Amino acid sequence: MNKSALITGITGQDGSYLAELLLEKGYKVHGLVRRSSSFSTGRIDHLYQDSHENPQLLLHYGDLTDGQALTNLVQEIQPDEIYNLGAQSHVRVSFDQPVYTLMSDGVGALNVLEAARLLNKHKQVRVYQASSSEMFGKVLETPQTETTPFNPQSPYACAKVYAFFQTINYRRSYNMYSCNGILFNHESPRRGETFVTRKITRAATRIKLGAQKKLYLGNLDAKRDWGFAKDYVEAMWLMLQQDAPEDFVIATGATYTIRDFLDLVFGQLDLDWNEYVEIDPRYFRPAEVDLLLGDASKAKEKLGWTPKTDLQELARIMVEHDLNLAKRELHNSGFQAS
Ligand code: NDP
Ligand code: GDR
Repeated sequence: MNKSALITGITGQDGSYLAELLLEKGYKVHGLVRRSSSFSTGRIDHLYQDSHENPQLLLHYGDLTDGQALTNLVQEIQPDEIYNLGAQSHVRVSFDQPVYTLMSDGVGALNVLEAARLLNKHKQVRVYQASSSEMFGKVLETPQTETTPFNPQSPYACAKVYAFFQTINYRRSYNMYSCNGILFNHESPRRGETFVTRKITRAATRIKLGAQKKLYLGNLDAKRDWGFAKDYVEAMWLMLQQDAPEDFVIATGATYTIRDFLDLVFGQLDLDWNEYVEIDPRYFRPAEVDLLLGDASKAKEKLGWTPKTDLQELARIMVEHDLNLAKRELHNSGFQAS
């Protein structure tokens, strides 16, 4: 019998790559999708077939904040694995919406664990929680490992710390297979356009084609350990295939500033970013995470996982994608104008 999985956050960057991976492995994949007035399934449309023809991917309406509906859904589909990737995932936005961020990222994770605990009474289910390097916050140790203390610096990070410890609490209290992936920043052509890497590749490629003049950014000195999302979803799957549940840091082990990323991206397009980038204090955060650098030795040793894509290659993949996208946009707007 092939396994089945429920992915919350399937319409997001990671959810779409994970759905691809699990479908390739022969899983039946169920995705939780929020109802909205416009379609949100752009990242997974290429995977979706007519649900009347023996589909391997099925979508269900739901919301992490609606625990009862989540429990009903988990009882109905009886998944072998649950990947809780759904979240209000934007750190800057979490300062504007702290309570909603706690409800979706903290209480939402608890709702997933409760639904899994009830199912677990008669069927074993394994739970992956999307924890974050953001939990290290104002870092107390570099590089950060599974034993580095958390020191969160945003409502988002505080909510993720809550979810992290509940995941461990359910493991200890109910003997559940629930584990945390502490993932450092990971990017791709499917990254949301308000996160800094994608904001930069979208703008730089549009500037290259003359479709945009300026790029407004915030703090350029923060350092991040950036990997490729497609590599990272493999680690999520591996974490649920072990004999016993454990928590793992997933990172590249290299850190760069936003300036370094600007150099890489604009450099690949033969442009000098200093001519185009302006600082807008609106993008500063009330509290900033200055430096993230992960040590993924445990994942290498126990999961056999290592990152395959360095930052130069990641920037190349994103620039190539966004240059094509910008060309298509220009082409289409040309057609509309004529
Ligand atoms: P995205 O922002 O791309 O995707 C978030 C997903 O969560 C979307 O599908 C979104 O749906 C869904 N969602 C948001 N709120 C709710 C809710 N209340 N109920 C149900 N679904 C909801 O995030 P990523 O794919 O980048 O990240 C995946 C997870 O990993 C997140 O939990 C994030 O916090 C965490 N993480 C991400 C890292 C990264 O660098 N990308 C690093 C470490 C952790 P919709 O499409 O409707 O908005
Ligand atoms: P982060 O990612 O906060 O690390 O959270 P983001 O790309 O938003 O910011 C990275 C760094 O860039 C600086 N920055 C800007 N950021 C944004 N978004 N927009 C700007 O204009 C800008 N200018 C400078 C930020 O100040 C910050 O220092 C991401 C999310 O995916 C989380 O969900 C995840 O948990 C963490 O990564 C690990």
